Amino acid sequence: MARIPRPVTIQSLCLRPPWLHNVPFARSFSERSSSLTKAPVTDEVLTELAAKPLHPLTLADLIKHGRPPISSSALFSSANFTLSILPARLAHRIQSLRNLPFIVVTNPHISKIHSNYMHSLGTLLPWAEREINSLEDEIKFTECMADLVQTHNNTISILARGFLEARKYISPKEVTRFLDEHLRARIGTRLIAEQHIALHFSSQPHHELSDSSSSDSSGSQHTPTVLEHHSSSYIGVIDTDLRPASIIRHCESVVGDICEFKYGVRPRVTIAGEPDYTFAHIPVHLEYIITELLKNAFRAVIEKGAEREPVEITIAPLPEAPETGGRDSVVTHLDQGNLDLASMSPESHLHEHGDAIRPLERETPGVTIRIRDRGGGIAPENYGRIWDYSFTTFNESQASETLGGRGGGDGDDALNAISGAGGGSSLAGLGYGLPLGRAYAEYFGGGIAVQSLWGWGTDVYLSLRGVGRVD
Ligand code: ADP
Ligand code: K
Ligand code: MG
Repeated sequence: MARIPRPVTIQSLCLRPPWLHNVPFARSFSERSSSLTKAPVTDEVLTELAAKPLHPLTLADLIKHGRPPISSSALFSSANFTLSILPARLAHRIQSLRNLPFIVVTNPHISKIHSNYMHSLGTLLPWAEREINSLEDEIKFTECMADLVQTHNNTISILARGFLEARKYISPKEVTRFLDEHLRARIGTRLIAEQHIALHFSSQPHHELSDSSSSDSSGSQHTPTVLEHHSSSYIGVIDTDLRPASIIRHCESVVGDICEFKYGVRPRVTIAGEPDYTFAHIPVHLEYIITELLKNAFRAVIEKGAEREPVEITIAPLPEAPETGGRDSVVTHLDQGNLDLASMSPESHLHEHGDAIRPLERETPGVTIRIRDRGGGIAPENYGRIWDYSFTTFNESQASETLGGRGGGDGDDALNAISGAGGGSSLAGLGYGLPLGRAYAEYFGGGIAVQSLWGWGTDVYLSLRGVGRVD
């Protein structure tokens, strides 16, 4: 009897990922055109740079060149400091991308990120053996930093799309492990580059870049708006007089617009505690975190039909007493009785993921912001997965059905969320909000804890440490 050929299954068709059919591997690694001088990134250079230990960044490093008035020599030392640490950081990212399963690296979106890093490292190498000590060089170097920030601006939506397409070839836990390290490193790299750009522009007189393509300093998919013009309280990108209540109101209006546009309702926020509290932090980081937490809260109340119940936010500063100002205070500030705080232990997480900024010796203690919604809480079976990148329960057609809004689209919620990611016009769907929000919070030793009262609502505790005091 003749052997029956094995049936063609979906699995066997999928062995070869679809992108290999239409995107030549070489093209996706092709060089970007750029006016910047570039040097080739050879494997030898990469290995050498990646073997260097990463410079442990301190807040003092970020602040020390930035106290106004900024002299030319402060600007040069900021540039040289930046130059001394970025190439090794980029090389580590490239190595880590190359260590992903090969079939994942060949995805055009993932390989786009790889080629972005190769491009940026290429633009830094010509500076490697030099000392920046003229304004002319400093301007060119700042252009290089602006290009770096610009090049990596859409990383999150590109990676999200890549890992979504490659999900058959890599497990959610592996993706989360990679992204946790990669996106945390990206926060630091952007911060260093943006800090130099910000110092450049706050130095007197202004040294114009020849190219108007300066940075979108958002560090995320969000464009900073009203919050970035109080230059007097700024040291580079750090606002020493940041008022969380102002950020909350701003984010309430942005996320409210999305709700109104998509679902025809606009949930409200009430602010209790100490609305006038200010501390030193990075506005775009706080803006990113609050936006994501409000999206979650607003979505929950809308889907439950409870959008008339305001989202209650309480701003609770940490006590100033010296003995409570240590690293543990952010966690002990909360009543640990019934909270699962394992997910927000800064120490354990920082050790695990390495890249985080060390606090200054003296610092403002910080604040805990509780966001309480009546949106029904989180189902127990989902509770363990909410911190996984790409885990979401969002279903756009269901969400819009609840309210007869205009969601829906082409039916692929994740892809819709990605297309919305650039303009922030989607309420949920990528599944990156909580894990990335936590990465931003932990960068300065804070954290996020989620407590769900299933059937009723959710409390989210966002704890932030002040990032330093200006004396
Ligand atoms: P996304 O919002 O894109 O789904 P997130 O990481 O922000 O991704 O959240 C992951 C999941 O956690 C959500 O899909 C939702 O199921 C759950 N979740 C988060 N915050 C809340 C909340 N306030 N109320 C109810 N569920 C929530
Ligand atoms: K998630
Ligand atoms: Mg979310």
